[in-house]
Amino acid sequence: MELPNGGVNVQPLRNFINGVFVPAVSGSLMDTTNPATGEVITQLPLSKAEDVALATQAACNALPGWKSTTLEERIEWLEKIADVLEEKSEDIARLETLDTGKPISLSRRVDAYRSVANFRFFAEHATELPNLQYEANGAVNHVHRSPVGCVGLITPWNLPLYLLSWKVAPALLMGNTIVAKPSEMTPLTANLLAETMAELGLPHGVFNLVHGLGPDVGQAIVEHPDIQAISFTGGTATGRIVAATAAPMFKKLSLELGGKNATVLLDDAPLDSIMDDLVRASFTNSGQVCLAGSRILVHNAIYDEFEQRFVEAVNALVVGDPQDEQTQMGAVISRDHQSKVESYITLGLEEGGRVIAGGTSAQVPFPNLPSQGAFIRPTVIAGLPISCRTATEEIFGPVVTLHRFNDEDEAVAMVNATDYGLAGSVWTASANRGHAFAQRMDSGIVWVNTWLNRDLRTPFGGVKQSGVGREGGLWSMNFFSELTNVCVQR
Ligand code: TXE
Repeated sequence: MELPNGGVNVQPLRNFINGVFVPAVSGSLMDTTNPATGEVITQLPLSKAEDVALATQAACNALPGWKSTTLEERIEWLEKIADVLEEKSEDIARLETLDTGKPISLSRRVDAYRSVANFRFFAEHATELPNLQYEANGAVNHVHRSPVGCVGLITPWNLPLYLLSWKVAPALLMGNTIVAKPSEMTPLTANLLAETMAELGLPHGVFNLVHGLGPDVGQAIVEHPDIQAISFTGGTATGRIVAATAAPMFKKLSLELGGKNATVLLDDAPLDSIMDDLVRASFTNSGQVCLAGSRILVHNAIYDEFEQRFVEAVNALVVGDPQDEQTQMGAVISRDHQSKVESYITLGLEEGGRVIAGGTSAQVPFPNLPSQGAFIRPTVIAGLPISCRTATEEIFGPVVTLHRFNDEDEAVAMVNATDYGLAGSVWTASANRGHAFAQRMDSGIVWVNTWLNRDLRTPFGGVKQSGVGREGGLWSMNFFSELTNVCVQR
């Protein structure tokens, strides 16, 4: 029998608690669907607070043993996990494409690759942690590092294992035990990670995975008194709820939230060599990347030339079946999200914009794609004021707005005219000019003449409503550890 879902047969999922796979206490299940076809892929546990309590108990019980391992032993664990994930790279890619609707080429190149790289990176850089000692006043101060304890990791649907592994690796490395919750829309690769932990014999309870809805399972993790830190990646609205719950409990909190990032072309931007990068920055993963450039600001001197070239490049994107190797843009995560994104295209028209590429699927049917698939063509809207809702609210889909500016001061004001401050990029013939401009942008991350060039040692995160704190390299290792200063009088 030809399996549905691109030939991947996925058994019903279970939670991973105390080293074993178990159903939710209630036995309840929910479907997860393939957004490209509307087919049900499998079922996952519809867990509740009682399941989170069992997972947290397991994590607490495992903590003394795990925190007593040495850094070297935990580095070895990360390397073993990376090795197994690397062997499973193709499974990761196929499951990610099934769950998210993203092209298989993207799942391989970004999701599978980076999930392995995250474990390898933290294993390789663990020893860069400085041993801190300070001498003064006849005393020596020794800064000792210890795990936070049991930590809660909550992740979104756009880069499922990429973002889960980004948190799991440093959390394990620093000696913490984990209660993790993936998005209910993309549980498959989190399950593969749990299977990997089981295969490797990671001590029971060190890594626990609880599936279910955010307000049930996510909320229960955030409010559980035995979970001492929360690392959350997701939307700003949800981040606000997480913060409101965690703050009064004085939990350590890392919030990686939404963005409305600007791509800025100065008057000397080299259009002959950057169009592919600009399309990539706008439409990778159907724009469902918090780092995507969703507002493109272009100096008047080159605007007309840019608009013509950009529309041509966008219309050349191959939108299609995510399982097809040639596809460059697949489906968005769900029909609901498709409706949300399309409502912004409609809003853009209402706010005075011109759709110069793409548009809602109603206007641009796909004759050869499943009718129930959540497909939207890459869409470009020109002529909108920078302050309108379409240009200031996060759409998180394949929609970008184009805007003109006359000078750098005006561009800086436009860049910073949103409630977000996560990322951005600047394109110019002069790197120094781009670097100077970048420092005027209220963002956590700015690329100059590139996009998504990632050095994992660097701090990652945003300002304003894009989040609190930084992850990456030492910032992750510091988040997932507590410091005690012991001052010894000579
Ligand atoms: O987020 P949601 P989504 C952002 C991106 C976009 C969003 C999309 O900008 O806005 O994430 O991901 C759980 N208590 N980023 O829609 O809904 C939920 O079940 C606790 C930014 O998934 O916020 C899921 O597991 N948890 C990021 C997770 O929270 C709750 C990069 C995220 O869900 C909850 C990627 C609750 N009350 C996406 N409600 C960056 N800045 O790096 C839901 N959840």
